[in-house]
Amino acid sequence: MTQNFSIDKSMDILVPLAKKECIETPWDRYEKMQPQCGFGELGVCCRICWKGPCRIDPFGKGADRGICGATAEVIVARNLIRMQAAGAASHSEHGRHIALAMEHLSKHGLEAYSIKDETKLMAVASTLGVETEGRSTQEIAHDVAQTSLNDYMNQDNSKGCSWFTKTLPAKRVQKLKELGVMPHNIDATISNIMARSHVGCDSDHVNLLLGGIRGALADYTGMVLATELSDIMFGTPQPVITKANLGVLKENAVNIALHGHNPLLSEVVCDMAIKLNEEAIAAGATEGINVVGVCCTGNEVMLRRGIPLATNYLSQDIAIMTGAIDSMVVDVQCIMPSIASVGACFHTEIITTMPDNKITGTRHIEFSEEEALEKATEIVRLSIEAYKRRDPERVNIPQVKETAIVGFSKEAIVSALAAVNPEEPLKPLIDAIVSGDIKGVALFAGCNNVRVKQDNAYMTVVKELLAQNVLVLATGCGAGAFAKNGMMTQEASKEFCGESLLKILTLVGEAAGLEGPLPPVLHMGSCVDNSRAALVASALAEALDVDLSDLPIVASAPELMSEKAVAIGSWAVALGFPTHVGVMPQITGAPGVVKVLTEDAKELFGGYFIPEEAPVEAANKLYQAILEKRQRLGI
Ligand code: SF4
Ligand code: WCC
Ligand code: FE2
Repeated sequence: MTQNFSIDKSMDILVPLAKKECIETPWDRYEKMQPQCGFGELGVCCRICWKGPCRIDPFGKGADRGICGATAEVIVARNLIRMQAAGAASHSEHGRHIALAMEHLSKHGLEAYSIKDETKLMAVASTLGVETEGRSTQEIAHDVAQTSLNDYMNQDNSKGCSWFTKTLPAKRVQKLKELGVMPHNIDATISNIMARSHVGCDSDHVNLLLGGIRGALADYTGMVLATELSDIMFGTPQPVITKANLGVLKENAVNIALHGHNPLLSEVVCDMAIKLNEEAIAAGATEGINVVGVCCTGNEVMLRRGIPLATNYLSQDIAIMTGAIDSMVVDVQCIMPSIASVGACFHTEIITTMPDNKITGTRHIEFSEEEALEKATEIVRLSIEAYKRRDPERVNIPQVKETAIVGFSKEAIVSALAAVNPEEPLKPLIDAIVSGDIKGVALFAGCNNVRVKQDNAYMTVVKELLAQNVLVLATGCGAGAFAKNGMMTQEASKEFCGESLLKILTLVGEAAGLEGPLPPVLHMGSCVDNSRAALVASALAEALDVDLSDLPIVASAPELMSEKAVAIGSWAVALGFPTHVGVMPQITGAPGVVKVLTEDAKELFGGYFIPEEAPVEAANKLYQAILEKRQRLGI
């Protein structure tokens, strides 16, 4: 039965159990939602003002305009760019939170935090043009934080955001500036989208879509600063071997599941879990405290600490069905409110921590950087208390887990390559791409979506591309899918990679001391860490003196659902990457919008959207896009 829903083997055990216990799963709720609204699916429903809702008849028999006169093109474009704005807002709030913490740390100190990676601080300072000569770590960190915060404050729109202009190749920045889509201020760009899409404003779909692209590039700006500042404060990921899937839960431990996004919370909880381990043992948990991750917080702590990943987006509430999660601690983004009701059926403490992200029916412990240690202590102690209430009869941990070699930051990739060529680390990769040993690079990102069998599209598309010798990077819940399903092992490289790709992965893996190939899918981190892939691409473009859009790089979001994923896909297009979406975007009721995003974008940016629901067909299209880029480059 579950086979229809998910390829994750632990779901085969837990979904029937949920049925038996009459606990709803996302798939039950999806079924109740059928049939979903056809107008909404096409994107032609407008609720922007209270004269509406208005909807356009896709068959051309009824209304062809809203009450104000808005066409399907305008309605669809407005809906889409508001999604891009929400995505950009989410990532850049995350970035602002970290930049403010770093500023605070550098000014007054913060007991729970420190500058963990000074080398990265120096590198970032030099990228941003912050003076380092003869200055203290604190002073440099302060200016790096200030420069980042200035990307939310600058009012001169001829001057692009620093993180945007200084991390992307000059050629691309110039092009985006000429097209009028360079963000000068993250907040202002988001605000501009909301304003221009108000009733009776911008009513030209092309102009609206360009505004949305600027928002997506503000999304990039917010996420690159979130990632880079996190590395400075919490360490830059390096390869680490860990496990993934629900089998990482331990029957004899206090299991704390960290879920959400921001390492400011999860890092401190991890620290306190180590400190309070004895208390858990004293409470009868012979194996102490076992911290596991869910979604992107899972990716963050997995890459930096080797903490195992329990699951990705779609199975977050079902994970509680194991009866072994004592607390699920959440902060922001992609947290299903359903965890409250599933948690209520078990002893599980669901703990929200952020003032603007509460869930009715759960416990709220407000977290702050100033009181981080106290709050994390309270959270860990509550988890131990919950463990004491756990009903051993209801514990059902699927014995499903896979080894996962993760932690491929840009720095980690460059240092692995440096083991092959210390003088010019990128050269082995460039040579392999030029010779065709590596045909191109594909970045997999995005979520899970009930409209697609969980994890299946990721696995199908990736296997096709690996067989064609495409180098694969992954982030977010897509990376979670690959980790859970065994695509981050050395054996998987041998099983799925084409001959020449395997040769390169083995060469680099062995030089880096792995005694075998790198895994076939390189886990770069959470959703904000998509910026890491952009930085690798930028380094390649600069080394070759070409624009980003010249490189044989593609992106794929086979199971996306969130506004953040829409924003990420849109900046990937704006940077020049053909980008696959495996779920039909809610834009098809506007042929003009579809044309801009799937065809005209190619002329403007070099990147364009490839909507394709069939995974094998999608892989073919991505591969063809790679070949086309190669041909243009003359390689
Ligand atoms: Fe209808 Fe126009 Fe109002 Fe949208 S903005 S609900 S199309 S009247
Ligand atoms: Ni990013 Fe998608 Fe996961 Fe949420 S955590 S579900 S946006 S991929
Ligand atoms: Fe995420």
